[in-house]
Amino acid sequence: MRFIVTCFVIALSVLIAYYGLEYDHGFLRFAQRSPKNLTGVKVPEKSPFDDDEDDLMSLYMEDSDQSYSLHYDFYQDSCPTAERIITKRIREFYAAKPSVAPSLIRLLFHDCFIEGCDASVLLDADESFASEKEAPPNQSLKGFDVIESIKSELESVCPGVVSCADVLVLAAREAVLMAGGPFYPLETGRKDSVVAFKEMAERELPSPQATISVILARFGTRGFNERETVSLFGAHSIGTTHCTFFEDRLYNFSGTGKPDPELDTGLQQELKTKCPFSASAPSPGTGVGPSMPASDYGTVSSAGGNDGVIDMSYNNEGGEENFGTRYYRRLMQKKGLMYADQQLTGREETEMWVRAYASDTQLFRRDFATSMMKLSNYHVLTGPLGQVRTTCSKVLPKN
Ligand code: HEM
Ligand SMILES: *[C@@H]1O[C@H](CO)[C@@H](O)[C@H](O)[C@H]1NC(C)=O
Ligand SMILES: *[C@@H]1O[C@H](CO)[C@@H](O)[C@H](O)[C@H]1NC(C)=O
Ligand SMILES: CC(=O)N[C@H]1CO[C@H](CO)[C@@H](O)[C@@H]1O
Repeated sequence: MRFIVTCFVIALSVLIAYYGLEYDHGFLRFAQRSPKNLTGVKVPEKSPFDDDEDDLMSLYMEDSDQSYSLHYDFYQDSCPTAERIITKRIREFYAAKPSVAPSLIRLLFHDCFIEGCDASVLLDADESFASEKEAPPNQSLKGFDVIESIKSELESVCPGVVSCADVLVLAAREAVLMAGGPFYPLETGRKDSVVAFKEMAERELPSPQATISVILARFGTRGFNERETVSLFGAHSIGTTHCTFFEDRLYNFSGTGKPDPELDTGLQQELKTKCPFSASAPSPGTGVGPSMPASDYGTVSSAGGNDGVIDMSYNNEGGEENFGTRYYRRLMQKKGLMYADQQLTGREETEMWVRAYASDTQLFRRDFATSMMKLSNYHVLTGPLGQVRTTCSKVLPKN
C-alpha cells in the first residue's frame, strides 16, 4: 500500500513538473504550461527549464533506501483528520489576521535552514540548551502561538501522534496558498528534535546585509542552487520588515554617509519618511566575507522603540502576480528593500532567474513550489531519530 501511494506521489510530482499545479478556488487543476516568452532571459547551455522532473524525483527518491522515511499521508491510520484540522485552522487564523501567513512561512524557513525541519525553532530555552528563538535573526519571528494552538487541538484528537515539525510544514504550505502562492504536495512523518541550535542559527542564517556570495554559500551548502535560492526569495513579496533591516541603505551605506546607490532614489525618499534616521541603526560594512557576524543583524525594536515596519508587498496591485512576480520586477527596478534582496540582481547567475520570474508567473510558481517542497524535506528526522513533542515549545520530560 505504502509503495503504491509513493508511486502515486512520484507520478503526481512529475505531472506537476510538467504542467504546474494550480489550486484554484478549492479545485485542483493542472494548468497547461504556457509557452514561455523568455525574451531577455539568457538560457544557459543545459536549459534549467527542463530538469524539474529529475529534481522532483530525487526529492522523493533521496531517502527511499532507508527504513525510515517520510510518507504521503503518514497519519492516515494514526490520525486521519490531522491534515484537515491543520488546513481548517490555518484558514480561520488567516481570515482573522492575514499576517499569520508570512509569519508562518518565515518560521518554516528559520526552522528548516538550521539543522533541518525538526521544529527546533519552536523550543523555549531550558537548562540544557539556549533557544534558537533568542538568536538575533530569530527576533521578530512570529506564529509560535498559531502552531501551539493547532498542536494542542491535535493533541486532544490524537495525543502524542503528530509532530510539531509536520504541523509547521503543513501550516506553512497552507499559508503559502492563503497568501496567493502555489499548492505543493508534502509527505509527512517528521520527528521533532530534542535540542535547539542557537549558535548555529546565529552563524548560519544570512543577515539582511548579506552579500550574494554569502547567500549562495549558505543556501549552497544545504543543496539549493541559484535557481532554487532565487525562487525562495519570492516569499519576500509578502509580509513586513522592520526599518532596522535596511535603514543603513537610506542614510549611511557602508559607512559612506550616503544612501546605497543600488536603491532607487524615489523609493529611497519614500522610505525615509517612513523610517526616520535613528542613531541606533546598524551601519555594517557590506564588503563582508563569508563570516558575517550575527551582530550585524542588529537588534529589533529593543532600541528606542521607533523602529517602523514596512510592508514588503507595497505596490502590489492584486492578482496572481502579487505572490512573487512583482517582487522580482521591483528588484529589476532597484527597488529591493533589504541589501540581501537587491543582491539577487548583483550577479548574472541569479539575475537571470530574477528576470525569468519577473516575466513568467507560472515558471515562478512551479519553481517556488518545488523549492518549498525541498526546503520542507531538508534534513528531517524520521523513525527513532527524534520524538513527537506534546507541546511544541518543550521537549518531552526525560522518562
Ligand atoms: C538571505 C536570506 C534571507 C534573509 C537575510 C531574510 C531576512 C528577513 C528579514 C530581516 C525579515 C524581516 C523581519 C522583520 O522585520 O520582522 C524577513 C521577513 C520575511 N522573510 Fe526572509 N530572509 C531571507 C530568506 C527568506 C526565505 C528563504 C523565506 C521563505 C521561503 C523568507 C520568508 C520571509 C517572510 C515570509 C517574511 C515576512 C515575515 C512577516 O511578515 O512576519 N525569507 N526576512
Ligand atoms: C515576447 O516579449 C517581447 C517583449 O517583452 C515581445 O516583443 C514579443 O512579441 C513577445 N513574444 C511573444 C511570442 O509573445
Ligand atoms: C556612518 O557610518 C560610519 C561608520 O560606521 C560612522 O563613522 C559615521 O559616523 C556614520 N555617519 C553618520 C552620519 O551617522
Ligand atoms: C518570538 C521570540 O521568542 N522572540 C524572542 C527572541 O529573542 C528575544 C531576546 O533574546 C526574546 O526576548 C524574544 O522573546
